[in-house]
Amino acid sequence: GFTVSLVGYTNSGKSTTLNALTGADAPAEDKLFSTLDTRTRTLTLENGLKVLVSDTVGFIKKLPAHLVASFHATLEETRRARLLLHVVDASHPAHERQMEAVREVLAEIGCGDGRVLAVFNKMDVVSDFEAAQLRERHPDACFISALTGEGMDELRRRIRELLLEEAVEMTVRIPFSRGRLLAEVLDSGFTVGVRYGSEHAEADLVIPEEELGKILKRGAAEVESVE
Ligand SMILES: Nc1nc2c(ncn2[C@@H]2O[C@H](COP(=O)(O)OP(=O)(O)OP(=O)(O)O)[C@@H](O)[C@H]2O)c(=O)[nH]1
Ligand SMILES: [Mg+2]
Repeated sequence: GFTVSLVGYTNSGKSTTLNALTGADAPAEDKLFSTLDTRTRTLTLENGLKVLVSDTVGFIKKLPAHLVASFHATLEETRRARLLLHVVDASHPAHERQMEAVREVLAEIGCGDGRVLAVFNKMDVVSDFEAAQLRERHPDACFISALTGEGMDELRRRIRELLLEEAVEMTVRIPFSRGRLLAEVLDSGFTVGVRYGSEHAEADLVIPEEELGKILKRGAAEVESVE
């Protein structure tokens, strides 16, 4: 499915945001995602779009040298993520500098040019005046309080919007003779609906184009939309 990774300076509220985002959802240990650790959870967005959201360790300005390797290892998921949520402690006086430090680390590990959504957290302890300034300076960002839940619906809406920008909607037909392909497609997290005929299933997908390409190559057929 779609993958989203939470990144940000240490103590910015990444883990709290993960909980607030996915609180009502099943943890990732359900059968489909048994290989994933507890830092990854599923988030179901509007119309059944499923997203895997993973937490990361906090970024700091000067990482001790002996931690660099293990730190980078935990960021493998981050490198693969379709979208990064850059969580910022809006109440921290040095948050602009912290954002810069995080951007530097992202560039270092090769995530410099992916999609990043800035998420200003802890808005519950930011004054109205500062909030207005932040919104003006960062018009494309999201503003939340993971603690109170403020802004979480808007954040979910933005995540969906950004993921859908690089996805296509398509119905494919898969014959039952391709049982393995069918099972994989149904488990992929890209399937939002399915209907069964006598010899095939039709799956409604919301899927990145290159992933759709793989499925079509393996024997799924595009279904003509009947207008
Ligand atoms: N006031 C306020 N506090 C928050 C909010 N979100 C998180 N916190 C607090 O900030 C502290 C850090 O939160 P975490 O979610 O652990 O932050 P983190 O980014 O995961 O931290 P690391 O994993 O150590 O990098 C905790 O004491 C949280 O309760 C918020 O929206 N408002
Ligand atoms: Mg954390």
